[in-house]
Amino acid sequence: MAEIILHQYDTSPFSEKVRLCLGIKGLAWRAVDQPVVMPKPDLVPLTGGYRRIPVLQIGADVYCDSALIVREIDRRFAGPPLYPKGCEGFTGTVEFWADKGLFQAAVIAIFGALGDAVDPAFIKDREALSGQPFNVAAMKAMVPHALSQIHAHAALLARQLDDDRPFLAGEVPSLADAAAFYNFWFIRSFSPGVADSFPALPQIDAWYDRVSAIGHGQRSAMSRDEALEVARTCEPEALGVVEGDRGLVGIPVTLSATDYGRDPIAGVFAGSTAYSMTVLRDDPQLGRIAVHVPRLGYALNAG
Ligand SMILES: N[C@@H](CCC(=O)N[C@@H](CS)C(=O)NCC(=O)O)C(=O)O
Repeated sequence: MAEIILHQYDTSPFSEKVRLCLGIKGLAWRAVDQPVVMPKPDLVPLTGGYRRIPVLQIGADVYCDSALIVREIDRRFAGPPLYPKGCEGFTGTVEFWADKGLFQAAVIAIFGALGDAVDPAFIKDREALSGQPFNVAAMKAMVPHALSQIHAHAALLARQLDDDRPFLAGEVPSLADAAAFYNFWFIRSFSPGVADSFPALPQIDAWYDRVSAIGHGQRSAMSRDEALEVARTCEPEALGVVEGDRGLVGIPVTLSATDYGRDPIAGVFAGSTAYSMTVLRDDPQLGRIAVHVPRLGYALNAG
């Protein structure tokens, strides 16, 4: 089977979620480092416009968004499940909460605490990404509120650990742990001292150390050129389609995130699952590429 190629950068929190999931499954994978800000000339030809990180590439199949990436890794590869039996819905739901509510509070706490130290080029890039001002002064004023929110989120998790279970779903680590963890990792790494530990919630600190010890599986580097060459020499996998989408197959469409980084991905609708939508694109340099996005949080428009 083709290799797992993760387009990422080390400081990316959503990439940390995926790296931990690769660790839970004990997989070998290749890390392709991409820039933290635009332009991303070796990523966009693969995605057809999507610029966010992380992106998973397996041959000529390209998966956008960490939520779909971890689902696809779990579907394709053996090893401990990311959605353990009896907790299949719980893990995905915890992930959604972590990616939205907890992440938003973490962003404000981190960039508010960094204040004037935030690189102006980064601010400019993120304003273009979101279409909104990246107002560090406003975030600075909101740090106490964001920290109180983070503590309240941590208290929600702590309740789940109250029966001394090692991980959120029980005895074994799952996507729920990876998703909740990366936000606390993000805060600790970017603004040390702001919320390094939760003295009133010792079960959270012990859980953090356990999840951190899982590691990232067997990582090795791959160059951007090598990744593009893999896409050039592979063909996308065969696709299915859910009943309700049959009429869309073969129609030109665009797919785009509905929150931020909404750059449209144009292609021909080619398949779907309950969790994903796929277009096929013919790139002049790379040939045929299948680009997959999650259904949740992405819009489909007739091209
Ligand atoms: N819902 C997306 C969010 C991805 C996201 O916001 N990623 C950040 C980095 S962690 C990003 O792309 N920032 C802009 C950039 O790197 O260009 C996911 O889960 O993958």
